[in-house]
Amino acid sequence: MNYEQIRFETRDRIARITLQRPDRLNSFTAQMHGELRDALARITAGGDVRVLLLTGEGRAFCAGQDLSDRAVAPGAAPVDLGASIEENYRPLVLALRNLPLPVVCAVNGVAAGAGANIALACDIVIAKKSASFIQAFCKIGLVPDSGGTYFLPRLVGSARAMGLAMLGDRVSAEQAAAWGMIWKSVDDGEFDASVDQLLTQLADAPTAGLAAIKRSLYASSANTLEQQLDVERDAQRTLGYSADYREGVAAFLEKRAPRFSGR
Ligand code: T3D
Repeated sequence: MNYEQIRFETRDRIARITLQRPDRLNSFTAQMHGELRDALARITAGGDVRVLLLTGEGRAFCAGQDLSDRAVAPGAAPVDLGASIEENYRPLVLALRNLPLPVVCAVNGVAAGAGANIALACDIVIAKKSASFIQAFCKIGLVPDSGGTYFLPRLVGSARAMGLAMLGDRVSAEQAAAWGMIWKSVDDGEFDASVDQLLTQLADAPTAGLAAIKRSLYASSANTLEQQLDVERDAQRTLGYSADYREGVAAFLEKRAPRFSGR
């Protein structure tokens, strides 16, 4: 498939997806969703990818759904937004969450509407200090989608989630980090180097272990302590047989840096 609205590159065990409609603030179209699905399926299919980066081109990360992709003028036939969620946004969130490797979102500018929540669906969110997050849905009569009503209360608590969702205020990257909504915000001048450092660290890490961490932490919000202890036992049992566990222990005992294979 030829990509026109995203850029997809894989190099040195790192896959990079860049949303590429900068003049429309990288807002989502049906075509962009199709291209994202295709790229994510290629990563899922295998190969040597150990970490995925999602970012945007230009001054925005993503302004959510492209509102000009819809004929919602008064008098026009109504649009089934449920179908759009079912076909596009729901599979995208689940694909990012289910990918058995770390997904980093590098928020290079404003992230609004579904753009904000797709960022929050990623495992580690790093943002430029000048970037911001806006739950823009309430301004057009919609509910936060793409997991917004799930992620927000879990990340920032229900009082802040409600305020963000009902007021649609712009939250700076610094504020988002202070609230625990994202991993960290970094000075604009240090952003590219910080993202590269993060990607290299994750690409060198024991990928199967990171995938188990991801599964275990995401499972925890629906589990009791007993169930979660079971999840940890089962993960540890599987990982105890892995090549990377052997390598990690051997490297520790030999006082050298580990060379993880990801398996
Ligand atoms: O529909 C479904 O399938 C259901 C799913 C919905 C999911 C959703 O995401 S709903 C929420 C959709 N998103 C929004 O409501 C956000 C709309 N955008 C904004 O509020 C602002 O653009 C921003 C706060 C993000 C940035 O503001 P600012 O002042 O930095 O930029 P701007 O001037 O507003 O935008 C620059 C251009 O991008 C402008 O076009 P122009 O005037 O230069 O020709 C603007 O119209 C365009 N643009 C920005 N966001 C969108 C967009 N065009 C289409 N759709 C957008 N979402």
